[in-house]
Amino acid sequence: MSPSPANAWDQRIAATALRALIFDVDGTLADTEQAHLAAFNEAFVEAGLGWHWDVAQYTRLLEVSGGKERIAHHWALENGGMSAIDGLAMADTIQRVHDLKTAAYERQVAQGAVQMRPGVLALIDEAHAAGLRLAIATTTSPVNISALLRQAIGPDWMLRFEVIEDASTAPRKKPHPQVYRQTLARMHLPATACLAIEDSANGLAAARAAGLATVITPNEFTAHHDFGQALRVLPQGLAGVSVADLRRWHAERSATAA
Ligand code: XBP
Ligand code: MG
Repeated sequence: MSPSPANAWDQRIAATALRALIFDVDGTLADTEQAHLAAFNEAFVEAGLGWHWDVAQYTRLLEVSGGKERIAHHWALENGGMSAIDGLAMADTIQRVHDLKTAAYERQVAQGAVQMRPGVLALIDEAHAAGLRLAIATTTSPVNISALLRQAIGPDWMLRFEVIEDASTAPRKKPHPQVYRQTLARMHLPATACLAIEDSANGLAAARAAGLATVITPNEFTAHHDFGQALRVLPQGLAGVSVADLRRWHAERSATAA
């Protein structure tokens, strides 16, 4: 027997009411890319590679998600796609350089080089208090997430996030939707009951491909990206944005999607 109109409506409301926020990390929770850039350059010196990325070059390289993928992409550009060493040796070298980079990034975060973006911590606290479920869907590594959030929130930072999907669990990097699909699956939630918060075109594409309405907070490295598919673009970031705002924008989207 089909559900009564009232039950069907209740089910529809339940399926579309905002129940969770899924946060990207780099460029969204914090302005991390300057520190990532400095860490890459430090690793290149340590590895004797003789490379140095400036801000303009790094802004272009950020179109490739994932630090190892970015090094491989640059390597290919440097060598016209050719490589003097075989694939295995290349993969080993990239892994070694990326490990040096991750250690350098961790040091920088520990020295206070990375700040959370304005409004992020307040929104996380308000959303948590309002009973919204929180998750992280990022391209970066567990080490980098922990270094950042341990510094910004404290040793119990993980209690704020029900699900964390990252490079160790989702090797297919954004714009592939794997990291968002796995987050939704582990939360047992439909995409319609969630909002993604991102900073880049790759992130937006990944979230949209997973069916997620997405709020964009651009930054100095991504302001020129195409955010045409976003629910909202917030040039000022999340400063002053409340849970009520997010609920309203999400409901507007649900109403138009009906
Ligand atoms: C953005 C990325 C990451 C970082 C560097 O991640 O593409 O690769 O630039 O971190 P997010 P790694 O999805 O959080 O925006 O070197 O650890 O990859
Ligand atoms: Mg990002």
